Formats: sequence, structure tokens, C-alpha cells
Amino acid sequence: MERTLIIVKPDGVQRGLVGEVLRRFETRGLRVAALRLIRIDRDLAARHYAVHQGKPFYHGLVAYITSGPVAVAAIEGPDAIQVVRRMVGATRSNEAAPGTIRGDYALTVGRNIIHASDAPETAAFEVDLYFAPSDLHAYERATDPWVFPN
Ligand code: DAT
Ligand code: MG
Repeated sequence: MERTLIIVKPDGVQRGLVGEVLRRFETRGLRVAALRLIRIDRDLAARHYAVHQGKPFYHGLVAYITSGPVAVAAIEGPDAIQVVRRMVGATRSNEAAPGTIRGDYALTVGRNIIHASDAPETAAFEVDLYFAPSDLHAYERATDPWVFPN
């Protein structure tokens, strides 16, 4: 089992895509371990996007992610990190494959609807950035054995 972090960015919230994005992960069989609607402030944005500091798009990226409420979720399942990244699609939305979230709902890199952790280290760091341990629900759904049998 893996856990990863997704954020429906301000454009996704404004466009009414929170339910659609979560639906895709849920119907794939992934489990929501935690869920919040928050406004990311500049300090949190700086910590989240620290690896991009100094890049030409950094200030625009921080302005975008802090521009409105976002929906943040911790998502669990077998190989959840890579499975979710593949469902999200390419960073440059114009290159994202149809069937992916970006490929179905976005057109540009600057408004690409969703963030998802890209590796085990970043997933652990990002889940910790947005959720306290007590926010993460450990539970089994009745359907889990039908999706990922032991
Ligand atoms: P991803 O969100 O697919 O993990 P990333 O981590 O490389 O992509 O970059 C984080 C975000 O920064 C990305 O979702 C959109 C923005 N971004 C990346 N490259 C960009 C570029 N060349 N121009 C503008 N924005 C960019
Ligand atoms: Mg990234």
C-alpha cells in the first residue's frame, strides 16, 4: 500500500471539478484517507514548491496556487503514487493524453487543474505538509478485498 497527496488547484475548484477528480480516484479503487478544502498561503506555497524556487515560472506558480481555495486529499492504494500520476497526465496539459485528468480538462501548463506527488519521498513530505497524523483515517472499506485482495 502507498499513500500520495493530490491537490485540486484553484482552477479545478472554480470550474467545479472537485467531485469529478475525486470520482476518478474512487472509481479506480483508490481510497480517500484524508480530505480538506483550504486556502494555501504564501508560506505554505513556498514550502510546497521549494524545489521550483528560482525557476522563471515560480512567482506565477505561487500566485496561481494561492489564488483561491483548493481541495487537498491523501489517497491510498497499491502503487498509489504512480497510478495517480498516470491518471493526472503530463505536466504540460496540451501534451496530456486524453483519458487523463489534464488531458480531459486542461489546455495549458499554467492552469493544469491538479497536483499529485511524484515519488515516495515527496508523497511523505507533502502528506505531512497538509495533514496531521490524526487527520489520516485508517479504515477498510467493504469493497477493498474486491479491489486489492491479499
Ligand atoms: P507536475 O505538477 O506535473 O508535478 P512540476 O512538478 O514539474 O509538474 O511543476 C509544478 C507545477 O509548476 C506544474 O504543475 C505547473 C508549473 N510549471 C511547471 N513547468 C512549468 C513551465 N515550464 N511553465 C509554467 N509553469 C510550469
Ligand atoms: Mg511536481
